[in-house]
Amino acid sequence: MKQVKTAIFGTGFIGRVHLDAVRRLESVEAVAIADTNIKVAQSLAAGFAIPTVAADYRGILKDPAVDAVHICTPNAQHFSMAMEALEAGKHVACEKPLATTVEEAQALVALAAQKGLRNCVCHNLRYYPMVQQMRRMREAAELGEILLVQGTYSQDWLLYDSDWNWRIDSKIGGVSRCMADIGSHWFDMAEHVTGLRVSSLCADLQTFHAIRREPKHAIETFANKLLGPEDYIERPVDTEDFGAVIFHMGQRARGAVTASQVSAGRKNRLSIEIYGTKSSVAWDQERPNELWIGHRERGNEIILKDPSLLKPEARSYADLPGGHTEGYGDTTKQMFRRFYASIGAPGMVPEYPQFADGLRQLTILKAELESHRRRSWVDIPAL
Ligand code: SOE
Repeated sequence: MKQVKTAIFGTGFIGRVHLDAVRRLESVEAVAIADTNIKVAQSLAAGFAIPTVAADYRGILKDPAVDAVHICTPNAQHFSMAMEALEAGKHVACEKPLATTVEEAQALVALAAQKGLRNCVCHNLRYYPMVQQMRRMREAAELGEILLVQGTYSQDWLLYDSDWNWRIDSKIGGVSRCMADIGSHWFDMAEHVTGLRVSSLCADLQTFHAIRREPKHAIETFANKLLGPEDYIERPVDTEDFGAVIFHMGQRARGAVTASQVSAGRKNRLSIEIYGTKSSVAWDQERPNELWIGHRERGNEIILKDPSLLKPEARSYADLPGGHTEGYGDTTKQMFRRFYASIGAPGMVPEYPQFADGLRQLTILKAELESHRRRSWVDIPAL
């Protein structure tokens, strides 16, 4: 018997990732789907025997039987939908970025706390088992003091001027694209794994295509690569394709990261390297079930995901035995398993990213945009 009833708002690429994850959880039942494209919503609901379908999500918010909602719509809608959901007494899982401004995110953090509602922002990449292994190794002081954190988050799906997605339009996706969309994942992982906070940064952003050609018909995230030659509308672009950031972390750690959506051959590659005074770790989303461990005085190691080889606290993020790979969809399942478990347990300390983590990433993003604009270093508050 499913205990918690939930709804998915938005049926694009990530909405379907959320639905898939929810359907793999023992204690949750997806009972409603909302999307302005009612035909797509009806088709998805029929395919998964979901009883309620709506073009307007507000009707579902009025349903007392619905305990929680997932916000999987374009970024500019997150704030208003999350506020309405919290006001309606719903627990909320909202896709990143939580909002398009720090002020909006602050309001969401405050309202969720005031209402005593569980709140999650979907930095799911934390929950690859080998990422959790890095975190637990750091917590066990196996890395020593963290000196360097470096890496990249690189994709190629927006390489061509004919590649289009709603994220390119700042009115729908927000003033930042690459750094808000994927740079936020990298910094969330860097702070989560190291336990340190970025204290100041210097950012340089670049938009390679000042004009892009928008297809006349809506397209799915990543689906643009399948488009053939079509009629396009030329659009001026004011969101970045690329960002490079150097930063200070904690007392004396230093770091450097790039984020790109124009790197030919990189499909969806978050790569992070963490160098400590005792040893180092490196993880690559293109080989997610491996972890590289670096040593000064003995051979380096590459360990494969095998729960029996993981630290006890990391083991619960691997559902499958050694050699059975776990990937992107599994990370969302692990995150929502903990989100929904917390709904039934008011005293449980959340082991998933909350709205405060979404606010944190918007605070870092605001500093990146200011640094780029001023071509100077910008300090970041620790919280
Ligand atoms: C597109 O860059 C995207 O779908 C992001 O929006 C997701 O957050 C990331 O996990 C995969 O790529």
